[in-house]
Amino acid sequence: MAETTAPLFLRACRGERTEHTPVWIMRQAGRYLPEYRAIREQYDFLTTCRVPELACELTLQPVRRLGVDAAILFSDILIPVIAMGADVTFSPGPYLAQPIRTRAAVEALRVPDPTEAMPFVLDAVRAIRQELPPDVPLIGFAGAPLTMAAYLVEGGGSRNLARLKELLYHEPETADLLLDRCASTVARHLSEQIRAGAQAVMLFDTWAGLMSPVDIDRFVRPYARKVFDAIRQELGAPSAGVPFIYYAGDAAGWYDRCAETGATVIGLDWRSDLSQARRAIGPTVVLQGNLDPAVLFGPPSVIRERVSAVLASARPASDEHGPIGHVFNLGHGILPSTPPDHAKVLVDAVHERSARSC
Ligand code: 1CP
Repeated sequence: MAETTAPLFLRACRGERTEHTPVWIMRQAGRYLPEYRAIREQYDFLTTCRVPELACELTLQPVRRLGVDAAILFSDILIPVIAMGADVTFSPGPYLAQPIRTRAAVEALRVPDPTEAMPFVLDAVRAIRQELPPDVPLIGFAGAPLTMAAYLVEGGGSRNLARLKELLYHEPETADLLLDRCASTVARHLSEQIRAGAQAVMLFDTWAGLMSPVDIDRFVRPYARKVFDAIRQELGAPSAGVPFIYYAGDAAGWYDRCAETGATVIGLDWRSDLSQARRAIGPTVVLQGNLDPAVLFGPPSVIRERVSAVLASARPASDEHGPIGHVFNLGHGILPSTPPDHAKVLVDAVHERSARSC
């Protein structure tokens, strides 16, 4: 497909100037939507991930209701963790009855072949591509190695990653083996998602912001980089036009290191200004974000005002006719009690307020 006729989201991710800024919403399929809750009344969460028709329907729900510029596969970052051999339940967050904390437990984890261990994800990707309008690309995703390791070692969410850090500092070789297996698993998983039809891929490093800069350099950045390098090596030229999005929570202290993962788009949370991030990261990568998800609890007038502020912070000061290098998103997932109408106000406001001549 010629670059100029590619969907708007993909053109913006490649750094081209587009007729308006594309917008999608992290966790756009979820509990804030009544149509999502209706399906979850009939099926448990893992079933919705494992039945391609259900994953397809849930992926499409926010596209229909909101008119977002990209869809994200309905799945979870714990699906590959289960395929590695861990026993995970959801209520609603993930829980491992037997966390992975010893060398023997790490050695027992597999690096699964996704076509055998997670074929339902690839079937869902193919089904979604059939159903999506051609101008709405599908984003595939996975958890970044550090964030996967956090769930494996902590056994669930954690406020301080104490157990994971204990392993990193006491047994760095075991930690390296664990992070390496996570990186290989995720690289294979994302490569197969791209082969099945995903047009962009995103690595969620939700917990990386709890690490110090020294440990970002030692345990976070090299393994995220390894994932992107391995996908490029596995797929070769066909991966060239595929945006690689890296999202890190609380990354204000290490923006420059985010860029060193080899990502072409960097997703940021709301704790800092996009212009500040741009100065640290440089002009070549595209930024994604970063409205505070709680702004959607405000009235429509405030939502529109704050949308304008994020758009203004993303605009390059120097060249008003140049590329914008911005994909609009929230700074983290949409919150379950968000009024769905307010999500629609957000999407419409981004489209209206970023409209420009090309
Ligand atoms: O539209 C979408 O984005 C839906 C697909 C999706 C994605 C991209 C889901 C479905 N989960 C995720 C990513 C994900 N999962 C992340 C990274 C993004 C982030 O930081 O929010 C993380 C950390 C998880 C782990 C997870 N799974 C949590 C998070 C919090 C915790 O307690 O550690 C939760 C609540 C889940 C379950 C889950 N995953 C997805 C949904 C819709 C749900 C809720 C299930 C339900 O109650 O109905």
